[in-house]
Amino acid sequence: MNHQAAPSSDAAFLSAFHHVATIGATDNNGVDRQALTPEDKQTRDWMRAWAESHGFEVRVDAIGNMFACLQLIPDESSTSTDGAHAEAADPAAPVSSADTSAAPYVLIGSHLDSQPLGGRFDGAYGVIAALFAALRVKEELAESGLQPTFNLAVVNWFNEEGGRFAPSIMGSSVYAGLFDLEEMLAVTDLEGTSVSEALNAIGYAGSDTPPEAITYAEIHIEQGRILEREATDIGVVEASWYTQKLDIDVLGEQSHTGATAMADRHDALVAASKVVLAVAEVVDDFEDEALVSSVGQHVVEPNSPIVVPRRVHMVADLRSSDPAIVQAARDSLRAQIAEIARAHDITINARDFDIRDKRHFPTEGVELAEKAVANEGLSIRRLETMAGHDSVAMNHRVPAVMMFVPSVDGVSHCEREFTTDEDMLRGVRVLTSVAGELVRG
Ligand code: HGY
Ligand code: MN
Ligand code: MN
Ligand code: MN
Repeated sequence: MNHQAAPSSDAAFLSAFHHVATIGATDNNGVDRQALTPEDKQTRDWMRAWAESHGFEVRVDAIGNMFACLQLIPDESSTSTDGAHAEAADPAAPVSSADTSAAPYVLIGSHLDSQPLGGRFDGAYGVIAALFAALRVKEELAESGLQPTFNLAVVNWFNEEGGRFAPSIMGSSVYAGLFDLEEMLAVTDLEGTSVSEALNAIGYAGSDTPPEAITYAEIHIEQGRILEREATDIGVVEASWYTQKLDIDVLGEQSHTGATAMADRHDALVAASKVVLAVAEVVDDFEDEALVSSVGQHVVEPNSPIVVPRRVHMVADLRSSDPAIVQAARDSLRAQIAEIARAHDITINARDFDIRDKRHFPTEGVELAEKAVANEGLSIRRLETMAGHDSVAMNHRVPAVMMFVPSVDGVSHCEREFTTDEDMLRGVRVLTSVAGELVRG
């Protein structure tokens, strides 16, 4: 008897997910698969092999996004998009160089890259769920004989996390026309390696034309504790928060920690420490949890025990559901930073970057998710996403649907991140239902 699980079965999904979780695994149940590292290459190689063995055509575009394409509609009977299904794309987002030879594609997916010492579920769950949902949609079409209106592709977006190459949500933002391709290829990591060099180093500097998207759907872990607290199976995103980063360079003067008189020191790290506290404490100027802020990246130069630091480079992350709150906090921080620089007689440069507007998701997509969840006999609630996702970029380009499954303890971007197999499988079923609806148009 063939004990091999059916290709698109729950058992096959769990086997695939838990295999990928071993790639770049850390000692404490996490993963470390930053963009374009050897570990990222290994997951990309896995996705290519799995997809090709299941009948997908794999394409890699110029920024390293990977697309596993199912051409459900033979070219001659392609449907020209009269735009009936796609809301007008965001005029601000120029057309991506997508392939318009075939019928447009419903894109479903997420990202395989992780944060350093990150979790096994963030992103990877959404890509593997999408691979299996695509297989199930193909099987359902074959069984039902229903004609699809659009093709279907699964995407692994390049560098959603932005831990190595900033800004985050990079590959999907290039695809959506929000970021310039050449500019992003030139971005370097802290060692000075560029995206372009790193893509070539792992053999994923693509030149394929990406499929043209008509809609986008993504499933992801919530990374917060709302669904768990309310014992709800699925979340559907109504809006993404307003977010921005502050790139801060604190420039003091390098000197000897022993021989230099205190009065003569221009210690970048002392001033930087006051900036870190200001970023943490600015939230107190607003209602509880209305603003979230932290400094995540903090690099001291030259970082030697008996040298007064000459420079600290840091990045602050500010987020709120209300754009005015982030802007007020940013202005307050700029004033405090100027005061700290004056008091310490040093220079501090602060640059706004990676600003993402608050954006609502189309109601049709929210209602489509609610219908799919009801059909599965599951519970659902609407919510806003504080975390950034590739759907936030794609929502500028095509109508996007973003859904969540519960996170245990609401933790993420850490090795303790966890979602149960049952919750993951529910998400695959819902994504399959949503993708099937979108493909039928
Ligand atoms: O920005 C974010 O929240 C995502 O994790 N990259
Ligand atoms: Mn993610
Ligand atoms: Mn993340
Ligand atoms: Mn900088």
